[in-house]
Amino acid sequence: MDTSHQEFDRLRAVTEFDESKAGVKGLVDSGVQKLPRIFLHAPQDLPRPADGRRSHLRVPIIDVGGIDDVGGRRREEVVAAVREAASSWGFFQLVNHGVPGDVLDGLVRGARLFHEQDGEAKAGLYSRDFAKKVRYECNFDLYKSRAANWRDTLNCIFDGSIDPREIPSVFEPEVIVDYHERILKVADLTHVLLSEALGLDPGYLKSIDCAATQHLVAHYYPPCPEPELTLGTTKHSDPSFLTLLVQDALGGLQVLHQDRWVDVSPVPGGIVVNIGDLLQVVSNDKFVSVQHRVVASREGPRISVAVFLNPCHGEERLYGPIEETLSEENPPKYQELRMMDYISYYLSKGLSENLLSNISGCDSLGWKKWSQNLLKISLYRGTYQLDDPTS
Ligand SMILES: O=C(O)CCC(=O)C(=O)O
Repeated sequence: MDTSHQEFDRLRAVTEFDESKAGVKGLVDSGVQKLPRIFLHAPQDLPRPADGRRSHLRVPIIDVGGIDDVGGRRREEVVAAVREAASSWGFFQLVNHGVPGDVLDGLVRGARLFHEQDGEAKAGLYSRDFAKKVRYECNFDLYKSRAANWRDTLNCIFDGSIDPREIPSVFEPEVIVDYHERILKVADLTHVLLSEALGLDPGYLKSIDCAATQHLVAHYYPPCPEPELTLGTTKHSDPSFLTLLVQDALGGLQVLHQDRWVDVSPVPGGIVVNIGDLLQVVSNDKFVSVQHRVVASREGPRISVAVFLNPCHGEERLYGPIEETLSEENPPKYQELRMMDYISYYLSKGLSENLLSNISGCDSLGWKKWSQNLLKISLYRGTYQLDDPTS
């Protein structure tokens, strides 16, 4: 009998790796040619060679240039395209959104410089304290997931109180601050289009404060010596309201559409928009939060910078299906939830689970028990813990 699995002390291996504070980049720099065991994914979770690139399906690309031109039908067409993309794909790419290409390039360059600086320089920012506004880590769910991902991440949380001086100087704080201001405008425009696509007033989604916090993550996917054995990012849906993502030209992001993995191919100057779980909840499933993943590659590094738009972290407000969109034929599919509870639940489970199905119907991951216990736990008030109150 093969007892190697039982004998492998995963917690110890993960802890040792975590304590190095060097991330996956550190492994690559040390010349690793075989993947450490903690990165090996189960065969059923790994991409198949036929996934992605060979599909004829294409994630919709939506040109938002000139949508306010007077007298034309552009706006109507754009709203219809957004409605179709958000309800069937949960993903689309925006072009002509107003953020200049050199700003996007500067952002990707800054992220690369951060991750490629000397390990010692980064180690001071390495942390799993979710209350910190600026920190870097390798796999936020390292101690929860079945297998680690080939990816390091710098996190910056914009909630009105971030001090730009906290942003690592190598990333050039002014680049991030400038991008942050610009991406807020793209977020506003996207909210308007999504509100109209739901048949609501243009200002509706903004008015319910779904994007009051912006969590920026700058991912770094180093070249991987055995990409067929691991993943850059495990399949998951985002717990956020909405995610806006910039990727470099390498590709690797895939979305699950009609049971097939489809590449989200990089488009020069494009911003990828994906619907998060909260938007699926408030739209009562009109818009879908779909599973996506990033494949590992021998080529690299790959850089992506995502901004997760969320309600304010301390927000007590309850979010449920928007009343104006409900009817006898379209009764609410979800109970109301507090976003900070849902995010805590997500952090406790890690990337690999389909959480939304737990709050809507079957409760195999214990959302009910979790949400009852959550009154004791508050993510951004310093009392958050990674222990799962349902276990
Ligand atoms: O790196 C990417 O392209 C996607 C990252 C992602 O899915 C995430 O951060 O949730």
